[in-house]
Amino acid sequence: MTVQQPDTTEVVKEEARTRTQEPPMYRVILHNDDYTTREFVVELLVYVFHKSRNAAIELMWRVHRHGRGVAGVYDRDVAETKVAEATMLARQAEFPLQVTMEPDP
Ligand code: TYC
Repeated sequence: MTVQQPDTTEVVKEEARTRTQEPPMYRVILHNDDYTTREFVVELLVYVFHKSRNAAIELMWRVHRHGRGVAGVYDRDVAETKVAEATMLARQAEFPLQVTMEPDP
């Protein structure tokens, strides 16, 4: 007697379709400079990017040493808003901090 196995082909196809429809994601990048204070960067990472204070301090030092670092990965709308918010706060405080975004490969 042959036992009938359920056909899972459609389920697999459906999963593949769902995955490829996920929105493209963007990295928000913080760039080092010589004028923005370390404490301002830490506060920005806590306030705008919702880092813990310890994670913010660690990332600030990474950017300070390596020149840049990823503050977060978001869909395009959220990434644009984070870039705008962080840049506005930096300019209000008269710091030249550069915040950019790029596709997350
Ligand atoms: N290099 C700055 C200083 O020594 C600190 C700094 C860190 C600035 C990260 C920008 O994205 C930055 N005051």
